[in-house]
Amino acid sequence: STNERTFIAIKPDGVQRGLVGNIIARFETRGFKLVALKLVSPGQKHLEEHYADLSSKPFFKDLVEYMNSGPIVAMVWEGLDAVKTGRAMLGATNPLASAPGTIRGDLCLQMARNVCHGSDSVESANKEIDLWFKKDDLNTWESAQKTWIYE
Ligand code: DAT
Ligand code: MG
Repeated sequence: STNERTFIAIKPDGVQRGLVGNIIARFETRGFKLVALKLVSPGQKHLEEHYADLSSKPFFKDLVEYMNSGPIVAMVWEGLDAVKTGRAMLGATNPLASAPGTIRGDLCLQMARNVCHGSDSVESANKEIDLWFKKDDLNTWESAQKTWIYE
């Protein structure tokens, strides 16, 4: 549906490398609507909760340390099939396997420095949006471009 929402984050390496504008521009120009955006350093506990499903993985500790190494741009984008399309725009988890044209395929090389996060299902999108944003942070507005992006 055209009002599906996904949680997209620019990880600390993306912020440090000055890729914030590049990554936001892709979602903006694709036609997605920005619902929420903030630069945050949410701390270890929050990041452990964000990646709770991976807590048994051997790379979990390094992953949380990486995510906790600097500010993160947290965003909610809305639009047609936003979760699946967002994942396609990110590219494969391992940047070496990400197609050129995707964020990871264009902007990074290693799994542990893969610059961005995107929700993998509508269910996890809802959970992640809830974890990262307060209800009041989610903006309800009608884009002036709406009728030029959707029939
Ligand atoms: P994604 O970020 O594509 O949703 P994921 O949820 O499986 O991938 O994993 C979260 C992050 O953890 C991923 O962006 C990079 C890191 N990661 C995943 N698998 C890894 C592995 N086998 N070794 C090291 N880091 C890994
Ligand atoms: Mg994931």
